[in-house]
Amino acid sequence: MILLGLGSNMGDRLQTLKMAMEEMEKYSIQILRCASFYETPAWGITQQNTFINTVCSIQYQGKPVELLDICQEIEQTFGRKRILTWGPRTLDIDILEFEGIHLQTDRLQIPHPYYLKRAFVMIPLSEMAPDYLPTGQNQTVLKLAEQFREELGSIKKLPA
Ligand code: PH2
Ligand code: MG
Ligand code: MG
Repeated sequence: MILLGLGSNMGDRLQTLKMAMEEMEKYSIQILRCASFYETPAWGITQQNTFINTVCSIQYQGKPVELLDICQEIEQTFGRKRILTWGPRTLDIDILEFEGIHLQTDRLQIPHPYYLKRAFVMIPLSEMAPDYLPTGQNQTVLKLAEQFREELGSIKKLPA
């Protein structure tokens, strides 16, 4: 399974995410499944607009770095400026998992080093793939997401 996490907290957040998904298809990325969209409080730098987040599983035949190049190109297309780590962004596309591989380079770490600790990823993921075993884990996403029970109150699933 290849998993992407998507987020936006600037501009028309929902529209940006939907257009980014359409854009992916132009780069021979096939979207297999997506979670609902969720409105989530900003994590890290908390004094910024709320995010809209989702996760998708995709099919992609190339290498992980090639997928990263595509994700960054799509971020650029939607006006992403890299100013602040964890700061406001029109579009963020993160590779969370890539077919069970482990990769540690300056540009790319797979699995994404923090995703299991982020409610804004794990809550959408527990909707889309509750039975998935994250790489190197012996518990399902559903089980791992139990730790975010308290965050559930502040995370709002948007109507489909
Ligand atoms: N992304 C960040 C920092 N903080 N907070 C939420 N709720 N959602 C995000 O996608 C997010 C964040 C850095 O990529
Ligand atoms: Mg990113
Ligand atoms: Mg991110």
